[in-house]
Amino acid sequence: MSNKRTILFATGNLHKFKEATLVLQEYGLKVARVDLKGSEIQAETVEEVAKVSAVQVAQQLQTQVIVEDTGIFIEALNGFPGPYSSYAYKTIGNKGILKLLKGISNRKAVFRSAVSYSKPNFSARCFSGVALGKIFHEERGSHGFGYDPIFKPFRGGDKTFAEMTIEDKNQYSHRSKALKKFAKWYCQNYECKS
Ligand code: ITT
Repeated sequence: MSNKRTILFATGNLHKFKEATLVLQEYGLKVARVDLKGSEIQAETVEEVAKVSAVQVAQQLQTQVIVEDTGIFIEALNGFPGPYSSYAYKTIGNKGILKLLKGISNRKAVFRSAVSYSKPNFSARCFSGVALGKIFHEERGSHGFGYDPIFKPFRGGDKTFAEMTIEDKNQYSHRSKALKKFAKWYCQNYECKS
């Protein structure tokens, strides 16, 4: 396996890392994890956050990296928590989100993911993916992480992400869509499959 096919994924989140490993291996790419994400700036879009972070980490480690940032945007809450998804999860959690939506019939929500690639002295390339769905009325399932127990993608039967295996979630998720776009771009520009 050549070095070009091993990409460092800067994330503190082991679930994300597992999901990414499975997606990228389909393209002959190997991923290693580094528990580092640069300074997470507060920005309106996941793309901005991922880009700034990828450039910083690549410069710091002097190697090629990817960084991924996700937010969940709930229509009836005017996009909240969006860029504040991490903070909202730590503070009010899924139960708090369900309380905010109590009695509200519009449950539409979207997960937005941005995967950003950078290497030393290179700006960044960013790839986006979305999963459209709705916020369920209660927490369901024990797989996954974060908002997975309350999010039902429109595609994927009647299951929340937390009721799916990683392989199933990867068929529909925001992150896998962004990662696939990245992998296609990377393989066009660098040596990939043997
Ligand atoms: P990093 O180290 O990669 O930053 P993180 O868990 O902090 O990992 P994000 O900032 O991208 O990841 O995520 C913002 C919040 O959204 C956080 O609370 C996550 O648990 C949650 N989240 C991210 N991706 C998710 C997914 O696929 N399913 C459910 N929740 C997710």
